[in-house]
Amino acid sequence: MPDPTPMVTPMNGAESLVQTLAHSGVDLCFTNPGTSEMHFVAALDRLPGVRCVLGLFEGVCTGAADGYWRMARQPAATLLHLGPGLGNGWANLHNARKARSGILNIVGDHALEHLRFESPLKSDLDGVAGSVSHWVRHARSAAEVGADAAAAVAATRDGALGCIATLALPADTAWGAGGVPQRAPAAPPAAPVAGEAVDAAARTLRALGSRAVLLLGAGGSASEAALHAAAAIAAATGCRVLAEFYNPRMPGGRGRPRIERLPYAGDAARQKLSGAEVLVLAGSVEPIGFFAYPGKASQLKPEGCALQTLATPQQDVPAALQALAEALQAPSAPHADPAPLGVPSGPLTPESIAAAIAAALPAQAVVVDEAVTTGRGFGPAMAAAAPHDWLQGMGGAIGYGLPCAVGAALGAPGRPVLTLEGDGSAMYTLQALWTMARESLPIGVVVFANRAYRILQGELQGVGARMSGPKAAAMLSLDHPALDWVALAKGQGVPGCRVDDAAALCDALKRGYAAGGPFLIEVPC
Ligand SMILES: Cc1ncc(C[n+]2csc(CCOP(=O)(O)OP(=O)(O)O)c2C)c(N)n1
Repeated sequence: MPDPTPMVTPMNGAESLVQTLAHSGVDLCFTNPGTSEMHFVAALDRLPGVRCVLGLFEGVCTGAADGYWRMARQPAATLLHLGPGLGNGWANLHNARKARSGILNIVGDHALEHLRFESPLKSDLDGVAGSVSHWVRHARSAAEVGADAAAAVAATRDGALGCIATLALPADTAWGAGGVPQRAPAAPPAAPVAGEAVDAAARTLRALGSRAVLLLGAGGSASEAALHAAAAIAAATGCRVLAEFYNPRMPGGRGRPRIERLPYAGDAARQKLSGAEVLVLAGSVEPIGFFAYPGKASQLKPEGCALQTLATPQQDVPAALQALAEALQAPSAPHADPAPLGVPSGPLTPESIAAAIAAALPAQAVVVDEAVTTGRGFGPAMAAAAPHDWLQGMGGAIGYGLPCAVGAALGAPGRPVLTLEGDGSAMYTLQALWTMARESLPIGVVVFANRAYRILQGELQGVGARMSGPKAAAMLSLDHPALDWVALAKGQGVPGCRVDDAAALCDALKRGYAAGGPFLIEVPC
């Protein structure tokens, strides 16, 4: 990697941190700073090599770092303000951890001398950091900050997976003299899968055919080549191929094999897996229901169904699938795309909305899915759309979508991004719209304004709670007052419109993509 700048000395700890990031390939920082981070802010300003993007809530910064990793496969840094700032970013760090995204949090802290006292912003920073990070360290002196930062960058990877690394930066280690920039070692390649695991999987799939399920996860559902290999394996052995119900990134659209995902609903997932005697895990883990329901099992696989690991998520899953296809002498599977899409018309229904979104989608778009109930049936229409990548929320904490879109746009420059949002979910981190406008990011936001937490209306029944009356109904409805999404977008610098039928949705999407910046469309449904 060419050096962004020559190393310059003498420098303070904050400057050595910036140079270490820049020299280690971490060239983007999602920031929401405070007083304790001012020397780091000054160093970011003084030294080249790290682009700074401001988020107006820490959940925007952490969610954006997740989206960035998913597209760029490089960690971004976040700059957060002590325990409260990190805590505000926690939910999207949790989502990123489940997505196995690599993120480097730099969390300002009080100077070591000041930490002895009970000041207002003092908190259990370790408690917050430790509960969501794979790696936590406190810088202890300006001279060590560079080495700490290099170790933190290295800690953002575990084989093929990303990890959450959190470096607490006491203010005096930032302003102190004697900083020494370092460079993180290059990331080691993901571990290959042993030949025995490939041979064993080949024997199982050959013997069991449709009584085996090849379950894709992590890298298994993330690369087009892996999906083609999986389809070829299915064609050669008769096994079923499924992907986990949530995937950090999955190629879809024309020219790509359509791999079905396990359904979200437990009963439907159990039904889908019925008859399976073995699940062959390709980067996936045992499927477990999202929630517990009275009288229902947590495990989704049929009783007695075995688990056999082809590749763990840390390993090189695409290579393992390729090796398995070769071991089975599986020729590439015949592929037929669905019929091309016409321009949809008529009222807004889940089907016509899906058709409009699919018909308007530009090639190589990145779609961020936080559509919750409205998006459940989008799969078949999207198979006929232009080739794209599909990103899903991984940790079940809503509010990931808009920030993730910011990071995805920065991690995949030149590619348009479309975010599909439930109105309830979008409200958690709507400040991301402001960052989209400030950075002129090519992001389309479609908000499904059903004015309800609709999924929870179903869950109320699903868990066996009795639907009692107006208090419960009011906790699940967003209609009083009604949210005006066009105004919320406009107030943050994002142009928006409301559409009333499928043709208008398709048209508004096409116009938005052509304009090249952020736009929002409110879809009543
Ligand atoms: C951080 C967090 N808080 C609360 C929830 C519970 N929850 C799950 S879905 C949901 C509502 C989603 O509403 P919306 O985005 O409008 O989608 P809809 O169900 O209406 O399709 C809520 C509150 C959650 N998953 N995560």
